[in-house]
This record gives sequence, structure tokens and C-alpha cells, in this order.
Amino acid sequence: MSADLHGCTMNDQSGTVGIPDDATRQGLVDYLMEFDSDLAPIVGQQITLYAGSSNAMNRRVGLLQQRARTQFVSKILGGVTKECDLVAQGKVNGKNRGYLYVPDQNGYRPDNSSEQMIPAGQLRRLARQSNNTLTFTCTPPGSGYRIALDRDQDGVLNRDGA
Ligand SMILES: [Ca+2]
Repeated sequence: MSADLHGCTMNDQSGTVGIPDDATRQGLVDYLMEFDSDLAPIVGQQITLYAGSSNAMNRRVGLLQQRARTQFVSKILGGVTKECDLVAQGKVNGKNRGYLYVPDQNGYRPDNSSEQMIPAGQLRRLARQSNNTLTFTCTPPGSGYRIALDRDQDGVLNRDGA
């Protein structure tokens, strides 16, 4: 009896397991995107701002903020929520920083509890200063706090005491 029968052999006779090439990979991505995840389409969208970013890119972050303020009903998430949580992560003044967008205040909460809320326009300007860069990502509702502010979920923000 061939050993092949006991294992998972794919991709012709090579015995390797996985995705053989980019065309197949893209096919799988397309296939998975067909499923109704019950999340708003904006989830997963990303924009990076840095000194060279165009005004159009900056405006696009404004769109992400708008989606993060927009109510959305998700059965999976148990009712009315927002379309996404918006997080900003990257390098500011030489440090790795994280910020969570707070829709009610149109500002960003920093990952250091001793710092004040930063108005949205101000954080976007900060991101576009030389040597700074921030990537704005629409994450699934409810996940932004962990992603941007408290990675290990111990109640202490990432940069507290740093
Ligand atoms: Ca923590």
C-alpha cells in the first residue's frame, strides 16, 4: 500500500500540501469573498498616510472615519453597531504608536492613557509629518480597542509606563 494513501497529497505527485501558485491563491480569495460575513464591506480597508501622501489619500481616511461613525446592524455581532472600528497604527516621533478612532468625539484615543484625545484632523496632519507614518485600518466592530490600544487585553494600554 502506498504511503500516499495515509497522508494528504495534493498538487500532483510532489506530495506538497498548500496553495500551488498565485492563480490558485487568487481563486481561493475570490471564492472566500463570496461568503456573507455579515460585516460591512469597509472592514479590511486600509490607507497609509505619510509625508508623501496625496490629499486624495487624506480624504480617503475621512471616508474611513465616516464609515466608523455609521450605524450598522450585524446579526453575528448581536445587533446595532458601527460599520467598523477604525484604528491607526504606525510610527510617530520615532515610536510605534496605536490610536483608536472615537466616533462621538471625531478624535483618536492614544495608546497611552496619560495622553489626551487627538482631534481627527490633527492626527492626520501628524501622520503626514516627515518621518511619521500611520496606517488607518477599518477593523471588525468591537476589535479596535484590543488592536490599537491594549494588545494583551490586560486593561493596561500598550504604552502606559513606556
Ligand atoms: Ca496591555
